[in-house]
Amino acid sequence: MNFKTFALALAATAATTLALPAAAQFAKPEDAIKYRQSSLFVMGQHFGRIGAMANGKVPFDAKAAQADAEVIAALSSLPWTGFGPGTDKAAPTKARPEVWTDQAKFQDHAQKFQAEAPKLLAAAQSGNLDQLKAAFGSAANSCKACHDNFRAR
Ligand code: ASC
Repeated sequence: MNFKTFALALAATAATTLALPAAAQFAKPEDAIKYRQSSLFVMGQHFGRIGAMANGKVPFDAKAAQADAEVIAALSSLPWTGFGPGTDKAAPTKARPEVWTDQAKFQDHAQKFQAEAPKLLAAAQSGNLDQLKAAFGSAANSCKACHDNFRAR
């Protein structure tokens, strides 16, 4: 293969890769389901730890809260690629069919949560418990709104 052929092949590969639907990032639908459940589970763990502080169940530890919020901010964009086409029932899932039949609304909920995550991080970085409580409440509402609409009970 000469350089020009190689460059063309490389460009074609890059274009194809970029154009691939999110589901194609996973070897199989089960992987996409595991991926979204794992990232949501990890966020849930750290969100719960912040919640325990926000609700006075454990003493406020500003450094711990910041570390928790960093994890959430880093992971907040991840789960959504795991909800691609064909990932509605390849493994046990609480995701309701509406995730796929009402994509616009689902993506809107996902966006709202992703907008909350950096605000939660900023509040945690402030070291101010009242700010953290407010940001936690707002973020929790975005979790709940999506769960109420798109997660099976
Ligand atoms: C959590 C958690 C959620 C949300 C949600 C908010 O701590 O794991 O899924 O808060 O319960 O209503």
